[in-house]
Amino acid sequence: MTTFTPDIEASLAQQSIELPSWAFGNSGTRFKVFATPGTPRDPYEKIADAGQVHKHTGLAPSVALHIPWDLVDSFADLRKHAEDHGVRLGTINSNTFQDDDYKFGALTHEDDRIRRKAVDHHLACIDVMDATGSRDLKIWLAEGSNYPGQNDLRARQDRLADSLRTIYDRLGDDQRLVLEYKFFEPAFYHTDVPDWGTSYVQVAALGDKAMVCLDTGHHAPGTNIEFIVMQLLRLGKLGSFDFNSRFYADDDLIVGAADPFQLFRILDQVIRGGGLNNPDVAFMLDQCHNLEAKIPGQIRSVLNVQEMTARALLVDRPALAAAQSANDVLGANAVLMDAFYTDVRPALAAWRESRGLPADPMAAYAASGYQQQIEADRVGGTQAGWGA
Ligand code: PSV
Ligand code: MN
Repeated sequence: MTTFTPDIEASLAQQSIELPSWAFGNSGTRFKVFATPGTPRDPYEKIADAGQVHKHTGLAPSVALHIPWDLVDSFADLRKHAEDHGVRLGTINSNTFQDDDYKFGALTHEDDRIRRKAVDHHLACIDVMDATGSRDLKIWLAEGSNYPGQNDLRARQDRLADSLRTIYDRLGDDQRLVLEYKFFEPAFYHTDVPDWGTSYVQVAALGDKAMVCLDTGHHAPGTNIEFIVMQLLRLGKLGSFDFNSRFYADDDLIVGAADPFQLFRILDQVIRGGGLNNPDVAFMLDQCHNLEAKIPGQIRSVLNVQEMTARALLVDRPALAAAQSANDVLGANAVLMDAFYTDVRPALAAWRESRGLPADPMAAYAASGYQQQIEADRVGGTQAGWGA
């Protein structure tokens, strides 16, 4: 069995992955959202479910909220509730994609009234961050256009810079803004923040507290995402990951499910660039569980990230550097592939047990009775969903 060095064990012990509150609600496609027994009916129940993921894995100590989906009367109370469930409230996600006013844009809108409304929403999100103790405001913008000529691309970019400046200036000393990019959807001709370069240009103009968020599902097929990871780390601007996986578009499937090798390559570059367990680089999931049970789906997800992290930590870096310097093409590739093909699951199970965690978190959750309990208890009311 592979064993871990004390350094690797220390790295594994530090790892944390933030969960999205919306992963616990019902979700689906534009064709159908299927209800699932036991689905939370409010943010409190979502947080309780997230606590289960952390309890069985030790990997997920915080939960991201989406505003207005997770609005509550008292965020101080929700914060206390999270602490009672062994987790804390994390990144606050703004939402300017579900209001009729934003049909033609939000932070880029031509109409000052609408643009001001979108900016004010972000300022309100920062008020929430003050109450929850959250560090990061994550901004993903659904804006763009569907037809060539529909909009003045340049003017929209200028208005975006202006809006972001107002939001940035409201951040506290310990707060940050992370700007997520996405190359299409819901707009199909252009989006206003389509790629890492545009996000970088916008956040670099703002200052040190603004960083790029990289959602692994937001690239064209075939994009070398680990190259982008390398570049953003090199520039000191990789603020966070939204991890998920995809076969076709922005599928939001379980991270590492569609392409474990890609996840390994990304984590290899994270480690190479000093981004692992670096407080500047937040690891988050951005997923939906349309068919599978949600809590086990989240447990599987954080375990996938942990597993590929462990494999990437096994890369023999001196041997890799020597082979690269010698232009030993096949030798260098073999060093990387040796680590990728190492089955770390038995070593991780033993390591978990040594830390008082279940060797098999999926089995431990299944045996805990929690799922049966929530299915029995959570009857009546309206189930939470993506977008509600
Ligand atoms: C947009 O596709 C996105 O990746 C953003 O992060 C949103 O906040 C999230 O999905 C909503 O599911
Ligand atoms: Mn995302």
